[in-house]
Parts: sequence; structure tokens; C-alpha cells
Amino acid sequence: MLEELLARRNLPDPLAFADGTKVRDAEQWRRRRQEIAQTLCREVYGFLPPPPRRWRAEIVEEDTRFCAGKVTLTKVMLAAALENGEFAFPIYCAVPKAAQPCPAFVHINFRDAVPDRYMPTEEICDRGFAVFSFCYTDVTSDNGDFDDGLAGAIERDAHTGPGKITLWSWAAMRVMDYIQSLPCVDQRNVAVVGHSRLGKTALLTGALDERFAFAISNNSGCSGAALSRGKQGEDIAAICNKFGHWFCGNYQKYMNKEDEQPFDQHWLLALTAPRKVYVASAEEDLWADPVSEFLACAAAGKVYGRLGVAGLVTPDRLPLVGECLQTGGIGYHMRSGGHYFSRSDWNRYMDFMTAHRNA
Ligand code: GTR
Repeated sequence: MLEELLARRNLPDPLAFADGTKVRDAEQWRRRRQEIAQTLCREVYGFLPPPPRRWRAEIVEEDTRFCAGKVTLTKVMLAAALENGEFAFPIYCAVPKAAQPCPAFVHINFRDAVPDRYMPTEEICDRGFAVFSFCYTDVTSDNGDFDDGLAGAIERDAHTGPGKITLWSWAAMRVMDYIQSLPCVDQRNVAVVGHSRLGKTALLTGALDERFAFAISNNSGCSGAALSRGKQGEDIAAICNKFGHWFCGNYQKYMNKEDEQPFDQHWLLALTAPRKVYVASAEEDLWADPVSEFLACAAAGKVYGRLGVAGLVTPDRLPLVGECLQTGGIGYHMRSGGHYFSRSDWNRYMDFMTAHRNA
């Protein structure tokens, strides 16, 4: 049944190079990965600014008694030297004291609060995970102002320069730079996670930065985890009309022309292979389109298969509400309810990371 549903979407093959030759092994996949990354950056998200020439971290606040003393919470300013000067933004680091080094999340959040309604910090730390978060608008505003924050510190090409999603991704990578200096974190088990527009951002981050062992997208939908071909709810025209600043200029040319894309969103998921990627949908989130999110996982699973690892392990049918597929390298669940980043989503991500923890 799934093969038939996928065939109807008429998807471009991530395992075929632009010249038509097929990827046969992991070595060729490494090259094809580069080709896919170039395509998605050039056509959808814009190219990442280069990493900073220099960066530094300064702890500006520290609470060693957070969560009744179980957790150390620090506020750290990360400052990077860039083309047009220095750019700095605050991050919030909640690290449990027990069982270090611990696996960790980089959570790209809508707010800077700790905890936050999308981030149950104590529950996360109680399960042995650290969580490093930042507020996306502390990096650059969520609008067409490309002079604000990080955007103002770099030069940007109108067609292929970074959209705002890419700039938020770049910041998540700087959090990873900082994490790499911390002995309290299990470096082999760091995830990047976000919800909705920030789920799109988390997928791009995990796709492009192989230091992340897990990329987790909560209800990311259009131009995130969901296939664009045949998608219900939001489409490329709707997203570009309202949120064109999230993307590079080139993306506009695919408005109402989904079928002309030489790629589709399963390529974004596939970039994480053979590392782990997780997509979560919500039953009532029809704007995001759970079916198109799920089918993208099934399509990306073929890349995992070619690399000799399980991708999406699923019965041959669409997912049921409440179903949780965590056996393969691609995780998926369908939560009941609407567009939201809930505690149950977090718990499932932690289940998956625990089951797939890298030794
Ligand atoms: C919606 C947008 C979605 C999703 C969401 C969000 O309005 O159309 O693509 O990203 O915003 O980020 O909350």
C-alpha cells in the first residue's frame, strides 16, 4: 500500500546523482549527500554563512540549585567574529548533575524561558538529558528585516543567500561548537529539536551538521518534513506569500510548481542518513499534513536501506493515531490533538534516543 501511495507522488530519487548514475554504497552516498545539500541550499533554504573566524563563550548567570539542586542552569553569551563585526546571542544550559556525561538536546525555541510551555526542563533533566536552548528571535527577527542580528553581520545574496531558517540553523551549530567544549555532555548523543518553523530549522541543522547524531522535527510540515508534491494544507505558494523570509529567493520559483522541483522534502530527511532522524505529526495538524510527513519518512527510508540500515520500520499502511514507530533509524509518531510541542512528544524523543544511544 505504501509503495502505491509513494508512486502517486512521483518523487525524484535521492539515490540517483544529477547525471543519472545510482548510489550503490556508503562511499557514493557521501558524494551524493553533498550534491543534495547543495541543491537544497541553492533552491530552498540558502547557503549557510561560514563558521565564525573566532568565537567565545561567557557564563553570565549560573544557578547551581535549579530544580531543587538536581540541575545546573547557566546563561551563556556566545559571541562570534563575522564579516561585518561581532554577533552575540544568549543560550540557556540545563545540565543534570547525575550520570554525566549525559546525552543532550539543542532546542531551538520560540521563547527564552526555562522551563517553557514547549520545554519541560525538569522532566527532561530527570530522564538524564541536558537541554541547551535559545530563543530564535535572539538570533535574528522572524520577518523580512535582513539587517537585524545575525543577518546584519553577514553579506547575503538575494537568490541563494540564507533565509531566516538557515540563520537560526547556523546559530544551533554554534551551540554545538560550545557543547563540544563541555566534558559533561556525551558528544556522540546530541540531538537538535524544534517545533513547527523551528522543526524545519532542526531538520536543516541535522541535515547539514554531522556532529548531531539525531535530528528531531515536531510538526514541521510544509518545507520541513512533509513532501511538497501532493501535499494537503499549506503549500509553497502559501508559505512563500506569508513567510518568504524563511527561505532563499530562489524558492519562490516553485510557487504552484511543486512538480517542477528537482527534489522533494524526503531529500532533507535523507541527508541525516545514516544518523537518526525523527518526525512527529499531530492528528489534527492538517495544515502540516501528517500523511505527507509520514510518506516523506517512508521515502527517505530507502536511503537508509541502501546504506544497509533500517530506515522507517512500519506496517504497510498509514500510521494510526497514537502509533509510535521507533525500531529503525527513522522514528515517527502520530500524536492525538493539534499543532503543539507536548510533553508526550518529548518523552517519545527521549525513548528513541535511549533506544538508539550511540556507544
Ligand atoms: C504557520 C506556518 C507553518 C508553521 C507554523 C509555525 O503559520 O504556516 O509552516 O511553520 O506557522 O511555525 O508555527
